[in-house]
Amino acid sequence: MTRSESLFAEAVNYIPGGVNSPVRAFGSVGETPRFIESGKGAYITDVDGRRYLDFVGSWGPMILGHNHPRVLEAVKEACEKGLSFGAATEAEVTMAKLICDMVPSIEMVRMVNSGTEAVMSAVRLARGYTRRNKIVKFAGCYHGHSDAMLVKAGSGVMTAGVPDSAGVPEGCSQDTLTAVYNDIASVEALFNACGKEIAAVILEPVGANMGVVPPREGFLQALRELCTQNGSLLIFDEVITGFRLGPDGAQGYFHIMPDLTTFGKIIGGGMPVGAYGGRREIMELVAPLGPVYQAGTLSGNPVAMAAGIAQLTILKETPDFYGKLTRMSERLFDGIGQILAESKRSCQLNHIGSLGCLFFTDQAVRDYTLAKTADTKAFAEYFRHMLKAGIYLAPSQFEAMFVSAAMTEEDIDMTLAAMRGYFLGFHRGVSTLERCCW
Ligand code: KE4
Repeated sequence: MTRSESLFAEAVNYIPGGVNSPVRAFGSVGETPRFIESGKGAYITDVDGRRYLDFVGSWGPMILGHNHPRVLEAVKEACEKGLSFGAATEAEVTMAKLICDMVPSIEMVRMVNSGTEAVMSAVRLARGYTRRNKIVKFAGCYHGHSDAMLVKAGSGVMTAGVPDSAGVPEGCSQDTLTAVYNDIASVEALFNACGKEIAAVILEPVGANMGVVPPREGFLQALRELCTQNGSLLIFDEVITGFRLGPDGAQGYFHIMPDLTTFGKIIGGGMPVGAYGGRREIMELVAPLGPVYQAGTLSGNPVAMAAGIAQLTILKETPDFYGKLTRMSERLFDGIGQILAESKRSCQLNHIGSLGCLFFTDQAVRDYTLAKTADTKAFAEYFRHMLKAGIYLAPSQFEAMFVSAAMTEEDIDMTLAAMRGYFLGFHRGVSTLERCCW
């Protein structure tokens, strides 16, 4: 028995499913979750001493790789001064100014402790600002686990959402409407039916929780116009894309100005941090200035701020940071495309910047329904092969690959060699690869 196996056997007695977040249980890939001991640069090492090239990166935060020396140093320095005060600190001002400076749509920002908290607060703020209740979200987009977001489409497009989790009362889901990602007509139908009741439309500007599904040309712009015409707010959930697709995230990549934006992951540098921000006239409704209440014991925690400030500063000041990261990512994704074309496997490769996803389906994946045509058993077999080869992928077909700036050409080539070993060993599959990249 490996140490991961014995730890997992013990963990399940004390923690639901043995993990503190469901996807970590490796439930859909038929493997024992690896218990990780340490990380350095592009690699993580498990408790059995096995080293993996890490394409999860803590689900996005570790864009620089693990334990970047400048981030680690900043955290150590902050710890020496004290871990938490529950009082204002200079670091919070520095962080707020950094975010406002890097993201043009942000005039004011509030720190919280997770992406979930950021979304929950932004939705409450949108309702407070517009004095409306309904929220439009998209099937396949995940915005954390607040009740109003754990909703799936009702039987008919117009019907209120139904809870997507036990414990969510209908009262919490009745004001959440669900549309189809990349289908602007599905959003127009909702606005036609109840436009003046819609407080906000929230979406991942690049879907990354149904696998990676970038927006169709014009989709984001059409959403922007619909919200403006109806007096609703457009909320970009950039918990994954924020500071990942560029210094000003997806909104900068696609040149769309949302009214509110939520952040997480990268802004914490690996520490628990979330944030929401937007136009001053909206943010000024947040307590203690205005009537929309939100608070948090560890919001703006000085150690977390130190990690986030160090990471964002590197992203902001490193010459051509995103160009280099994109070129390394393209080396990977172009290589995958070539391997799949040779193997004639029925797979779809969606990628944008340093985000990508290999879908085991012969259908071009542009929304959640199409993503769900993927063969999750085939994905699990691929996952296990790559894990054995020392490549740590997200243990789910419906998550993203995250390329980190710590990865080298040798790392990418090792990954491609492992993929070549897997896909070119296959003799079935007839359709050629379709690559969807933006
Ligand atoms: P957290 O509460 O997990 O910090 O953030 C929630 C959240 C909000 N918005 C988006 C777009 C997100 O992707 C997330 C969380 N992402 C998942 C990975 N797809 C976190 C991993 C997990 O749940 O363990």
